[in-house]
Order: sequence, then C-alpha cells, then structure tokens
Amino acid sequence: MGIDGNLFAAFQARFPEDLSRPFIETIDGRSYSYADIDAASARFAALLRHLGVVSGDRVAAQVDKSPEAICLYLACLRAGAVYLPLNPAYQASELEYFIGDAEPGVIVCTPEREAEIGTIAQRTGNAQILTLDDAGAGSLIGESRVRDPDPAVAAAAPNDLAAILYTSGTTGRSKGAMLSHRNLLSNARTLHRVWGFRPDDVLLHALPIFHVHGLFVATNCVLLNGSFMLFLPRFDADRIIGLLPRATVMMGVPTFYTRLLAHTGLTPEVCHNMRLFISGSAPLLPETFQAFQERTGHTILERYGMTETSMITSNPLDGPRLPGTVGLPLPDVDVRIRAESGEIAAPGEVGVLEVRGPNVFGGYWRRPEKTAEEFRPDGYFVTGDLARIDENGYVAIVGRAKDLIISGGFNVYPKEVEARIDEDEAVVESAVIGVPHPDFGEAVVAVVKPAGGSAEPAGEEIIARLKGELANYKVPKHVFFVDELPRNAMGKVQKAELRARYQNALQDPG
Ligand code: MLC
Ligand code: AMP
Repeated sequence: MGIDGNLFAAFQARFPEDLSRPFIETIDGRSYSYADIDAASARFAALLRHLGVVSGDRVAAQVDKSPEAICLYLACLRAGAVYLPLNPAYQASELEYFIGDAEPGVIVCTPEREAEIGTIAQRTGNAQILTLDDAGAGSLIGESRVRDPDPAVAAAAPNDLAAILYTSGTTGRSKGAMLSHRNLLSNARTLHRVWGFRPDDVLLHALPIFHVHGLFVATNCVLLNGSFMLFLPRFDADRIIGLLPRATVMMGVPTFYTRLLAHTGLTPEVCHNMRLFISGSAPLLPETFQAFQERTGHTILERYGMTETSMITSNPLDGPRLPGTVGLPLPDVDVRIRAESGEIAAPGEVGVLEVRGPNVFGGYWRRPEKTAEEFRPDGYFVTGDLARIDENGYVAIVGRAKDLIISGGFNVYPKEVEARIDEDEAVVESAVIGVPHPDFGEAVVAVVKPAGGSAEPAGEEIIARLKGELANYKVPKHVFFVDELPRNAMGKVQKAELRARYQNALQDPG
C-alpha cells in the first residue's frame, strides 16, 4: 500500500509545473494558487494529525463555501481521514443524527454554531471542534498557522475511504455512503477525459461543495486538470452573467439554467468563451434544453449520477446530446435495466436502473443489512431510478421507483418530513409529495389530515415550526388540509393520486 492509491496524490501529480498558477479566484478578488492550496492543506493536515486524527477517522465539516473548505477536504485526503461534508442548512436535530452516526473525531463548523455543535458533540461522542467562517478565518486557520506544514500524503489502499456523504438512498433514514479513493479517482479521471478538459479551461463554480456535484464532479475535474475555477459562494444569476465571458465550462442543476434563461443578460455574446454547459442532479426539461440552445447557441450536456455512484452516464461531448436523455453509460460503468418481471429489460422497456463499476460505493456506513438490500449478488447497485435504454444505448430517466423528491437538486425523503409534521397533536397524519415547481423543478408540499376541533393547525404554523427543525429545502412550500388521505385496498396512501390532485398547486407560487 503506497500513496499512489490516495486521491490527493493523483491531484498533486497533475498540479501545474508552475505552482504559482491560480486554482481558485473568488468574487471578492482573492486568488489561491496551487502552491497556496498545497501549503494550506499540508498545514490543516498537520493540525488534524496533531489532534490525533489517524487514517480512517471521520472529519465532519459544516461550513460555508470557501476556498479554505476545499483545502480542508484536501487535508483530509492527505491525512487519510474520511471527509464528511454537511449542508450548512441542517438544523440541530439533523446534525445530531449525522454526528451520532458517523462519530467524527473532529468537527469543523462556523463560529456561530460552535456552542450548539459543541453540545451535540459532547452528547454523541466528544469530537473536537474547530471553526471556519466564510471569509477564511476561525480556529482551523489560527491553530494550523502555528504548526509546520506536514507535506506527507497518507498511504491509501484503493478501497480505503476518502469520504462519507449522507444520502436518503432509496429507502429509510439518511445513510452514509462510503466512497473510496478509487471510487472518486476513477470517476474523476473518466469525466476529465470524456468532457475533454483542456489546460486553459476555466470552470465557473456556483454549486454547493457538500455534495457530489459541486465537490467531486466539478472540483475534482479542475484539480485533475491543474486549471482554475471562478468560485462563487452560491448561485447568483447576475454574477454568473458577469463572469461567463471569462469561463469555458459551467456545471449546474436545472434550476441554474431556468434562472439564467429568466435573466435578460443571457446572450450568445456573454457565452462566447464557453465550450461546455453541463446539467445534472435532477431532470432537465427538454423545454429548458431547447430554450437555452435557441438563446445562446449552446447545447447543454446532461449527465446522470448519484451520491452512491458518482456519475453513471453522460451525453457525449462529440456526438448527439439528446434532450430528455442522460446519454450513454460512462466507460468502465455497466448499466442495465431490470423490468418489473425481474428479468433484464429489452431495449426501450422501462425498469429500475442497476449499475456496476469502479465508481460504485462500497456500502452504507455501519448498515451492512441496508447495503445488502441494495446490491444484486453480481455486484450491481440498484439505483431506484426508473429508466429505459434505447437501441443506440442512450439512457432516459423516466421516473423513480423510490419515494424521493428532488427539489432544486436537493433530495428530500418524504418520510422524514411526514414524521416531523405528525408530531403535532393537531395532526392525525400527513403525506408529503413533490409537485412541479417553476424554479426548483419539483418542490415539497404536505397534505395533512387534521385532528379537527379547536386545535385545528394552520399551514403557516406547521411551516414555521418545520423551518426550525429541518433544512430549508425540506420544508413544504404549502400545506393542504384534507378530511381523509386517499388509500388503496392495502391501506397504503396513494401518493400518485395526491400528486395528480396538486400538480398545479405551485405553478404560480407568486
Ligand atoms: C433554497 N430553497 C429551496 C431550495 N434552495 N427550496 C426548495 N428547494 C431548494 N433547492 C428555499 C430557501 O430556503 C428559501 O426559502 C426559498 O427556497 C428561496 O430560496 P432562494 O434564495 O431562491 O434559493 P437559493 O439560495 O438561490 O438556492 C437555490 C439553488 C440551490 C437551486 C441555487 O438550492 C442549489 O444550489 N441547489 C443545488 C443543489 C446541488 O448541488 N445538488 C447536487 C446534489 S449531488 P424561504 O422560506 O427562506 O424563503 C447529486 C448527484 C448528482 O444529486 O447527480 O449530481
Ligand atoms: P443524490 O442521492 O442526491 O445523489 O441524488 C441522486 C438522484 O438524482 C438520482 O438517483 C436521480 O434520481 C437524480 N438525478 C441525478 N441526475 C439526474 C438527471 N440528469 N436526470 C434525472 N434525475 C437525475
């Protein structure tokens, strides 16, 4: 076992010869060179080691997007620690679950949440706390500055863990997807190649960095390319329009594209330097694909993936990019469709997509039984996505076998929201569904059967309470009250009927 299996070593081998070349430029004009991120990650790695972090220990980060947060990710790889990024929108009870489950040795959080997370850490296992704010200050910086950088790169076997990302998966409570150095490196190398990255590419980065899309797809490609990215703290259509003339590649969720289309500044001129717009994480409507092509002359390249697998398919760089499809399986990645009959589907037949390859994760953290449920005996992982493959090999995602809502690229597991709503004494039961939303593609609404009588709850009250308990994107945009939830003969709530009933509910959210 050497350092060759370590993802960081693969990045380092691709750093530009001249390390003073930029890696990140922020919107407030700060520039971070490859030398800077090499040094910062070596300092953070020295601090992690000093705090007792050894290979395989988890390091959780609930921080705002910043170049220092990327350096923390790199430091974890370097030290052999397992990076565990968490959405800053998570509320206390959500965090308690993740921290209790993953048992990190160190948690890096924003200074504002230090006390809250410190309390959670004490209750769940006594992780050490460091802080980092969005301006790149905090105890992570202060305490690492006094240390000599430790340039060592930990030896890593290919299957050693590089990261754990929590995902609702196909069923049940959030589970930690265990991603190895090999998983991430194989996918990054493939994407770097099939998307034709060039030495002078400039990536416009407006995605969050606590998920696969912004961290492993976008950032890892740039690192393997030794090139640089324009780094926005969050999506902002005005700023993107302003920066597009300097960029060559952008990756986004479909909401990015609908929002850009709503901006009058989106013209062929501002895109003149661009060579590639990539969309993923949620279905891109063919209307959006077409409108973007008409407005800018650029054909969005849609790809498909999952936390557990990183990227699975992609429309081609050279060759037809077909709207309504997610393209062809990536090299090294095997894909098949299992029809309802249990047989492998014929071309064009719809069934659940299964995937196998070096990109596919090793399993769910401390959930061997859940892992076993989602893998076939021959090593294929069952995605829970309904798809078909046409005679040319193009995959189209046509729905989901799993009860999952994807809102603006974020996954929401209905049961988690239903359980929270049902805690209200004035609620008998609830059903949470996703309905079409003009901005988020799909958004969460709740259908509630109230207990009746004087304790009748108000929709706004339910929403206000949930905002304190759940990350913002999980909170229903609207609550509908019904006398009874529709059920089938088996007594199961008929969500399809509810989705049909409320499908226009958010079309004009005002
Ligand atoms: C914010 N809100 C959302 C939301 N994002 N509600 C539903 N769905 C979302 N995605 C809430 C806010 O809290 C606010 O509520 C209101 O909606 C309006 O917020 P906003 O200011 O308009 O939102 P904004 O900050 O601009 O964020 C929207 C967004 C963001 C689309 C830019 O959600 C985003 O960056 N999404 C990308 C997610 C992503 O990276 N997914 C990749 C997962 S990896 P209120 O009540 O306060 O007004 C993966 C694998 C793969 O899936 O294949 O890539
Ligand atoms: P996550 O669990 O957050 O990684 O989300 C993965 C899910 O996002 C997949 O299982 C799909 O349902 C969905 N997804 C990702 N990319 C696409 C796409 N291009 N089209 C449709 N669905 C997608």
